Amino acid sequence: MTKAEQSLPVAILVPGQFNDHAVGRIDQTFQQVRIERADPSLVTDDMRRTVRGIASFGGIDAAFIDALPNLEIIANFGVGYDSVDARHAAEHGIMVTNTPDVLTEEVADTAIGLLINTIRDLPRAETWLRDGSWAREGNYPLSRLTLRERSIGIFGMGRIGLAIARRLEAFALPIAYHNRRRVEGLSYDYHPTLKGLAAAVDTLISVAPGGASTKKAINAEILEALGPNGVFVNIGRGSTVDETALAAALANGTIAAAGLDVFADEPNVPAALLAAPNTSLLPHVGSASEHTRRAMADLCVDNLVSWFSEGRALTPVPEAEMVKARR
Ligand code: NAP
Ligand code: 8YV
Repeated sequence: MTKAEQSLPVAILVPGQFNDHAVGRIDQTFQQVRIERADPSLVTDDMRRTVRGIASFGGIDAAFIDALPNLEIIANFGVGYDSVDARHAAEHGIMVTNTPDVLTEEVADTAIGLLINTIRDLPRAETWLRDGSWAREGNYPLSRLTLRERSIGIFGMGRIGLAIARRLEAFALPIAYHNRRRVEGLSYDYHPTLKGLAAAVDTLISVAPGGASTKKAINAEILEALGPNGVFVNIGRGSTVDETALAAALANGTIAAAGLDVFADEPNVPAALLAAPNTSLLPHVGSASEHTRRAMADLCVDNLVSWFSEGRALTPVPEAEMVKARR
């Protein structure tokens, strides 16, 4: 805690469940106001009058922003901020911050683990040992798939995409990518379309953000292009996938397997994906270590402290870069 943090007479609203370390720091530094969820109908007159900041896991829409006339900043806990209406906030002079970089390496580690689990079937092999099948029935069946001789395509070659690519270089696998723009100075093959990337590789890793521009971008056509030896891994956002098309592609052999950390309607996972023998599923744990969540919590709260003590945000989202402190 810095000296400036000791005395900030500012009300910060925290909707719903939140990270314990962030809650502790906000409590020490600000006047913390809790609300069950980010619902305008729950905003009291007192909140309307006093709240100047929000710290949140996400889910801050235009109506909730409009319900808080003295709001200056939304500090999002997470690098992905697709559930915050950042454009609406910026149009109303409200800063939005996220937590980039501090989670990059953790999420890239998780992506590699999920990729190997999906291809080599390791979670089911462990179950085979634990439930006594090894002793009773003999060796676990050989995995149908291998990482050997695969070619990797990354959808979303940003901070995390690059960290995944650097790790996969050590596996001696060729890497290509698709973004809207080519990354200057990067030697991996660039594909101007997602379909072109999917057709060129057999292993597609998505780490693209959510939002309108990526909604259901991974659809039947993309999975068809990936092909019958295809493996799809999603560590980005569930909204980028047409889950009905994915379940069908896994069932009819259009692709071979999928590893998913994120889903369109979390924590609800489609029954067809749960039942599929060729999926490896995780409950959105990309950044979920104590170490990394603490770093994210610190950056989330540091943004609030910096805003209210120095008038600047540390990690504004691109939409909010022109937003100035009201002082
Ligand atoms: P980043 O550095 O902003 O990278 C995002 C990349 O996606 C950029 O290279 C961007 O390039 C590309 N992109 C954005 N919109 C696109 C579109 N419509 N079509 C094609 N490419 C597009 O973000 P990051 O830090 O790597 O994080 C990426 C995402 O990972 C987050 O937004 C979040 O959703 C997800 N995430 C998940 C977890 C987890 O626990 N599973 C944890 C952290 C993050 P262009 O702008 O050139 O298109
Ligand atoms: C977190 C994430 O699980 O940073 C992100 O975009 O998806 C994850 O790191 C999430 O933000 C916590 O709510």
